[in-house]
Amino acid sequence: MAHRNLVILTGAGISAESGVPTFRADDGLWMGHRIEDVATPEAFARDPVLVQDFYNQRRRQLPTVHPNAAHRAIADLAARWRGDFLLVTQNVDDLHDRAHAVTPPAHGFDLIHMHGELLKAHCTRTGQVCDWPGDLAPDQPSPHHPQGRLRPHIVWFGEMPLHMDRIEAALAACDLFVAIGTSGAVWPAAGFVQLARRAGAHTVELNLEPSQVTDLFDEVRHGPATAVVPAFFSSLT
Ligand code: BJW
Repeated sequence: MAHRNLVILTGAGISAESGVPTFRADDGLWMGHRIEDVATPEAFARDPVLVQDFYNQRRRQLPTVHPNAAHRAIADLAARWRGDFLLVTQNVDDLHDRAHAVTPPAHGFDLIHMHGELLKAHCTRTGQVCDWPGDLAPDQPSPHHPQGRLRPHIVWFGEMPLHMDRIEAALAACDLFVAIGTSGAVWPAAGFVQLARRAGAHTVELNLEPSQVTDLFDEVRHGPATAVVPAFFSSLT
């Protein structure tokens, strides 16, 4: 199989074996809350203490977790890939970033965090983004605007995911699309497989169990990411 233009989509399942909980498992991230009920701008306006505290806890957890064999397998592939390679992650952790820092990617690689990044914040007035490795107060003043506040740089329900133009352009030009560790419950990411199919790409799902859109893939391999991802990518050049 010779492929040139690759798009990989990852979700919470790729970080599960690093110790980052997924969203829709029984022991999912919001512990008693449905993510759809709390990860919204309205929830932040209603209860900024709860929402900032949730993201503060997750930000504090980041130094205690590390990239696993699946993150490393993608980084190794990116280092030897000879075509365009876009890695789109829905995850807000920095585990892909750290894996790629160890094994620098070849020319033609890009990484997009389409749902934002835990280690960044943005101004509620100007939208300007800044690095933010520590806690955010419920009414954290913004350095960018006198009336602005800083909020987590996270895409909540009802907000537009980031860099959609670049993602859609890459999907329209890809000949291999691989989705890893994502339930297919959240849009527009769940629709990427259809965009890739429209481009004529071979589509592959690597997941612990069938996703909600599993029937749309040409090839599915089920199992833990640390096993199925290195095994699948070892066969690609
Ligand atoms: C393993 C594993 C292991 C476990 N190995 N695998 C009605 C119909 C259609 C759409 C809508 C609708 N009503 C509203 C919408 C739109 C809405 C939406 O999708 N809602 C659904 C609830 C229906 N979407 C939005 O609002 C988005 N914006 C939008 O649509 O803008 C308009 C637009 C229009 C046109 C073009 C483009 C845009 C924004 C979505 C924002 C999502 N935000 C969150 C929170 C992020 C911050 C945070 O981290 O707190 O993002 S929600 C949450 O879900 C998070 C994730 O990135 C996202 C996806 O979850 P993911 O990664 O798939 O995790 P899980 O837990 O669901 O699944 C894990 C999988 O891993 C499972 O399958 C396991 O089996 C597997 N697994 N262990 C391998 N070891």
